[in-house]
Amino acid sequence: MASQTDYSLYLVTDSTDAILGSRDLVEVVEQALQGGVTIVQYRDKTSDTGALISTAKKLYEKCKQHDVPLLINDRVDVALAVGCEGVHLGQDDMNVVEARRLLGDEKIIGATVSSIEEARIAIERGADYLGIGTLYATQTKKNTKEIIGVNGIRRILSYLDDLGEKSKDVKTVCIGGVNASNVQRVIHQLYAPRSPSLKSKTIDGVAIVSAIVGAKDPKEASSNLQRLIKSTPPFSQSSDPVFWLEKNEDEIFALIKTADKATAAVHSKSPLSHNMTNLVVQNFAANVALAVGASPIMANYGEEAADLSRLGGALVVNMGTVTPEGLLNYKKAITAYNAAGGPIVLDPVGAGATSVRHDALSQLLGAGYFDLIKGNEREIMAVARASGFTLDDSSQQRGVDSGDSLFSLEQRAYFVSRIALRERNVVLMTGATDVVSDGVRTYAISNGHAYLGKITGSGCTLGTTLSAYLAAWPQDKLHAAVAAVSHYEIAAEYAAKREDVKGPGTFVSAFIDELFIRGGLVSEGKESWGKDAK
Ligand code: 3NM
Ligand code: MG
Repeated sequence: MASQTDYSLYLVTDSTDAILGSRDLVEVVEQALQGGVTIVQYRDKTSDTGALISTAKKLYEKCKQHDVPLLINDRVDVALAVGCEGVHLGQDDMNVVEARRLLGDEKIIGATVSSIEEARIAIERGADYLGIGTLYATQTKKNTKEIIGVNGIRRILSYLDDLGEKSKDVKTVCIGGVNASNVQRVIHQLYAPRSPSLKSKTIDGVAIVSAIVGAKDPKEASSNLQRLIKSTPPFSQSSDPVFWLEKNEDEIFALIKTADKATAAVHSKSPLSHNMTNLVVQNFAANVALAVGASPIMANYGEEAADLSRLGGALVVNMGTVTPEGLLNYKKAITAYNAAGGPIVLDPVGAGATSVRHDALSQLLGAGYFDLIKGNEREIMAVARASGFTLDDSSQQRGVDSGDSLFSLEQRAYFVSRIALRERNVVLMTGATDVVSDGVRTYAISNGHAYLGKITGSGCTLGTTLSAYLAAWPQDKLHAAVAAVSHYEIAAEYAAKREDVKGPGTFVSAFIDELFIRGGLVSEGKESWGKDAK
């Protein structure tokens, strides 16, 4: 029974005013069943036993009509009274062994887990499936123990992988903050294999409360979620990475033409570049944003992000001077932009340099989806480690400046494309040669000038430039990134060549000028990024 159950769209009910309101729960569940939920858990923390049993019986009738299993949260006695398919047990509820004794082998018993240790115990005790959470912060359940994000869920899934046979039949769903705006990302980020040779365990479903029970039209909400779960999202890639480091002339030509168009789009749209950035580069980043044709706002207060996320721009999260308060603000903004569908650039400045930054990076990676992650070699390697890759390089990062490369170009391309494939996003590793990939297409770009390494904030303001391009050229994030890097680095070359540039100081002002001038010429069609591209 349990192993054939379809967990893909798992409805958890709620009877509170905040979510159900004055509607009838049985009606709402009937609509959700019509919309296509595949399993229902009746979760009611307040009603008396008599009322619980009476509602559960009505729900069971509805579920049977749709051939969908019904589970009861916490209350084994209610499940027995109704005769439904099973129970779901939280960490504070009856333990799985005792419930199994009462319910027998045929019933489904699920357990909530939020750590490897809890997963180990639940499996040992014979749980049929695990409800893994809390994925994202949610208004529905405020006493959740820990927000573990996609990475926390991956860690538990890979633990199940390591168990092999013992966990073969154990199914998994994730819970917490799943809705129509993130369901495809969640599934596909969790689906990405850990390595090309490993067939990893993936989640079998998403468990949802408010996005269905609290929806105006639960039937429409469920069928929309069902459609999203079944369809392939635009960012999904099935093939293995192909290295396009050496391309033929036609490909390069097409890429440059697209980059030129993206620059024109930045100029015509003048998108908002919302920077939550460090103390050192606020002013420089705002000037760079203006020079490339964007509209900067430097707003570090998370509460503002919901409004700003609706203006068609992009967010930069730069953790260069991270603080506990800053981290909370970043998380609020990430949630807001993810919900609005606006692109986010993550710049994990100095990640790996200290344990505080390492922890901050893990928390941010767990907090939501980043359309683009950029950093130098050490920072990207820290991202790789934080998202669960085991790398041979265990060297501690010394500072926020990038030292000499530890890896060959091929190795860098491998890491970048692997992270991008797994995160379903674009990853840019900067260096003398930049490597950028969306997991399938990988490009190397060798523009720029040594002066960029002699001024502060050149990496951070590239993040700002990237945000403008992602906002203005949403049709292809990788092309947007290539265009942004071209604009930024070719402008640096022009600036360094100026006669009046004597060193880093004069370079800064010439660079801002050239960002402005070259971007203007390209967007008017008078120049192309190809002209000077090496
Ligand atoms: N359990 P929504 S989170 C019931 O983490 C429940 O174990 C959780 O609600 C856990 O889909 C949660 O509205 C509520 O975010 C999920
Ligand atoms: Mg419980």
